Amino acid sequence: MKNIFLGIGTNIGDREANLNAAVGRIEEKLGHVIKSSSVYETEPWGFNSENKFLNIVVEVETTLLPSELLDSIHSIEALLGRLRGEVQYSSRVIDIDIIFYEDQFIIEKDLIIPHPLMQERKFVLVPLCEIASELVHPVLKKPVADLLKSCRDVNVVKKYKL
Ligand code: PH2
Ligand code: MG
Ligand code: MG
Repeated sequence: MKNIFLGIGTNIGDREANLNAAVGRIEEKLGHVIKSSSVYETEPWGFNSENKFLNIVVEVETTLLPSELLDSIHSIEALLGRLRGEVQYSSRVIDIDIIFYEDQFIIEKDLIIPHPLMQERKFVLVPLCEIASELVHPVLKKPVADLLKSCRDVNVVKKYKL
């Protein structure tokens, strides 16, 4: 069993339903969700949109290898109606990103783990710190709580009342 952390985001349609559907499919296809953060409402990072995101971070136990994990994540995103466009950042029904895969450092053609921008994004760090503040980033060698303290992202991230 491998412990992994995933970031999930949505800013189109019924965002609560999209998150719930993603967690359901993750249980089905990736493995047991052992922890889930609260839901946060977050301003779009890296692009402008009227539509705020809902973001969560989950910890999952999986037997899948990183490349298998990525394939399964893409199939879940497609199932939930994700359309992949050419622009780098745009609104989306669902996005599932691998933040950590155990303490592994992986660089492949379409896959970099830990997620290379996680330390610059409060929409990842805030929910991650809620469930695993002492977890040490395997490359930056710092606890994620320290990464949050030194993060200069000014986009608002606040708890979403369900
Ligand atoms: N995902 C992005 C780009 N910007 N901003 C927020 N608030 N939440 C996201 O999940 C998000 C984003 C690229 O995947
Ligand atoms: Mg993403
Ligand atoms: Mg993604």
